[in-house]
Amino acid sequence: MDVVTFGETMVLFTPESIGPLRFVGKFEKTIGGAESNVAIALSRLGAEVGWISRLGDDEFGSYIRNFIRGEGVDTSQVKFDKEHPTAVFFKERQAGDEPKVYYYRKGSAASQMSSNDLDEAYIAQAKFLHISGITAALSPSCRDTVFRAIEMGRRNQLTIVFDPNIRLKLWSKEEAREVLMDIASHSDIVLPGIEEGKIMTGESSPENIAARLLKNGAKVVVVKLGEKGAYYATDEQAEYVTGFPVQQIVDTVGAGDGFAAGFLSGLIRGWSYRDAVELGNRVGAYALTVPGDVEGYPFWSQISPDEKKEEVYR
Ligand code: KDG
Repeated sequence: MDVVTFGETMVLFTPESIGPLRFVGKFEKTIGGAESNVAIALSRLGAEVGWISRLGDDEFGSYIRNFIRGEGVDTSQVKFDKEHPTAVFFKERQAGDEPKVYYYRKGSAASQMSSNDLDEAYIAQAKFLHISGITAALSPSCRDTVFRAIEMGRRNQLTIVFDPNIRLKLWSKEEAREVLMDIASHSDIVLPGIEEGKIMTGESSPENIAARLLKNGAKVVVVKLGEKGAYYATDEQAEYVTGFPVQQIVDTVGAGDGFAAGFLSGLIRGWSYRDAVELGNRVGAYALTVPGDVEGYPFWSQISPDEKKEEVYR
């Protein structure tokens, strides 16, 4: 297996019309969850990925598991919880602006995750462990699970990849900063967006954010800069990599996860950091073209049409 990740996935309801939800009559039902977004995007790019989670033992839980499994992601570690439901969230579309997000996830099945949900032998098969800060914000047991997973990853020589994914509807900036810097200090690769980097380090430029996170323990830092692309830094090299142009941005949610998947896919293929960042920018850009989280993620055949079919459809 190339990558293992874990976290909460919810049913996402996207309104057909723009405006306050109280006036919306019709919604489209899809799924959304930062970690499963990464898993799905990676699978489409040809990687072997496993996603660990808890879902409610309900219709939405089955829907999410079946969808993710249908994308070729290994869901053998997913548990169904009879006591706690699958979470849902709604987007509210606003004219000319980012959508608002409303979560209904308190007390969800995934928020009950604990280190009992982690099978070390399963994690040990992977090369990369992908962690997102969202999981740490869900509950004390989820936070503990993040740290236990990192310990297991480290014991088994996995590369720990951390996307802070700050969601201020889940916790305060102060709490987020402390916990995320702690997780970052145990991670090899840290992938903050520029605003997240500012919150975590108190610095404002990509160079200073990366320098602080390298000093904090990371080996590679990539600061995502939206349409401007990304800045990556290690102790030896640092560079800006320009963004992939997008004609019309429909919705930015899911772009950071697309970036993580593209970047990881590049690393799995043994590419340089620069080329991996470029692929991250490209996969992130695809996500901008659709209203949902995952529909836009490209298949490897769209990225590299010349490669043999067998490599694309394993
Ligand atoms: O990165 C996209 C996620 O934010 C979205 O899918 C929902 O996982 C989600 C969350 O917790 O916000």
